[in-house]
Amino acid sequence: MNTTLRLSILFLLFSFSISSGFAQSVAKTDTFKVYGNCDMCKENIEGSLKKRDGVMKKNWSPKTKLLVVTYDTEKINLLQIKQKIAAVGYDTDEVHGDDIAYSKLHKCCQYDRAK
Ligand SMILES: [Cu+2]
Repeated sequence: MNTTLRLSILFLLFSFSISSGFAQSVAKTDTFKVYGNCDMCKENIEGSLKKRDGVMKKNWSPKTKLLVVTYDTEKINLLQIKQKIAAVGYDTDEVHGDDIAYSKLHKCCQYDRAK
């Protein structure tokens, strides 16, 4: 095997490992508590998380108050997700919901806040 051939094989292997690195799945699923009451809250909470921001799946249960979220870790992280929810007025286990947004929520949605 001559040097040129050997180098091109090395190069091919190298570029292949780079591209497969990019193709690697970066989806992560987390579950955490979001305070809220009803189906309208569900729409508000889930509506604050957009596909374009890297959120692939979201499901908040009014019963358990738990949000299960699947997201692209290269586009968004868990804290940023909680901040988006807080911005529309909902408390999470880690981030306090925006007070003005909370005061504008429908009366039935003004859940008992975590102190
Ligand atoms: Cu509600």
